[in-house]
Amino acid sequence: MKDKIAQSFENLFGSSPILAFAPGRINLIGEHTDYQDGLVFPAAVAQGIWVAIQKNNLPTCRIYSEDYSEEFVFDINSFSPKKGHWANYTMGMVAQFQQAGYKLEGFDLVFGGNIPASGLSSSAALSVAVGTALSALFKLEISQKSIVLYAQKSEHLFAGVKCGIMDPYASAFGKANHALLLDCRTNKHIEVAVDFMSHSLLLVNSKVKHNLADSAYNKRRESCEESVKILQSIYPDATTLRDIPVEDLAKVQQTLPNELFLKAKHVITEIERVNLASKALNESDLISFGALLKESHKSLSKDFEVSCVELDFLAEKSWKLPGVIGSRMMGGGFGGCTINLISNESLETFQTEIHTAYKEKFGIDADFIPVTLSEGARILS
Ligand code: GAF
Repeated sequence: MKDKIAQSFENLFGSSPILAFAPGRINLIGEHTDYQDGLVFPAAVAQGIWVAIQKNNLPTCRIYSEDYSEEFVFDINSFSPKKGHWANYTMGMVAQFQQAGYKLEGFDLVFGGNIPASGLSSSAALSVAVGTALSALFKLEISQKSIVLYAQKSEHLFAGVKCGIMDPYASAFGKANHALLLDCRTNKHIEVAVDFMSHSLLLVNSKVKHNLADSAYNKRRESCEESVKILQSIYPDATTLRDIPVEDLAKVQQTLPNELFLKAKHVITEIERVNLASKALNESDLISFGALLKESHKSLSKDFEVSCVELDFLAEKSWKLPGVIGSRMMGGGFGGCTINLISNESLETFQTEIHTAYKEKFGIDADFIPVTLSEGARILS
């Protein structure tokens, strides 16, 4: 893919470009907790987005998407988001750099990737790859952390999704064979060495993406914020659901209307599950780790209501299959992938069983995506 992007750049724009790469991410556990200052447990994967970039001595930026086979041009000093357009992720990053006071000049950029499914955060990978490329092109002294924060802000302002920090963070800071135990309050992480012994992570791509996923995501975030406002009557110092102790759930239930309580309950218990899951992994206790994945799914589905019939079917079917340690929906929800931890000797049967059952129920050929925990964003020589 790297050579293809470099070649495509040379064909379109000529001069030899700088090349950057940023990976997609998985999340072991800790869903919809990042925007409530919670804990998450993601990792970068080997698949990602490549960006080729070079200055063009023009007042415009010419950007080309390899996947869409399409060019888009914008004036470096005057541009705005275009609803639903792939160019928003580049323009959004340029806007963030400018906002921070960096003077940028016109550039040419080509990007493309090999992220095989939705739910692996290709948008964060693209933003981080563009940020990494811009920083190298203009020789800016800019930290990885800043690139992560710009990517998050860019997604808010140019894509309209009020996401948390997890996805760009994992893309920027990923480490081979490690997951990142990230505290979204301090924006600091611990690298946790992951050894699944004779087991592997396998994603199942449901191949569905339900409409309104972005607006439902923003709504979930709003309901958490609404809960916090109400809970401030008994926890005056609380700023997010992270501040509510899991032992106090009964008190929380008495204070919140049921709809809000169920959403808050998910976030509060999910943060605790991340704690427990990281401990279980440290102790090589895969059985407890798997049980927490199942609890996470149930909570996301029943209480937080971000699953869908297809993801529920895949998770529920997986729980019953031999050799499956854990299975749950992954990411924002309403489609995308499940993440599964499976004993190596059961991998083949698992795929056959899931493929057949899913095809029979929904008429869709599910895809299976093996993932390995990999390095984060970088400039390629
Ligand atoms: C999406 C968001 F971008 C993340 O910030 C996170 O909230 C995730 O959904 C759910 O855990 O990927």
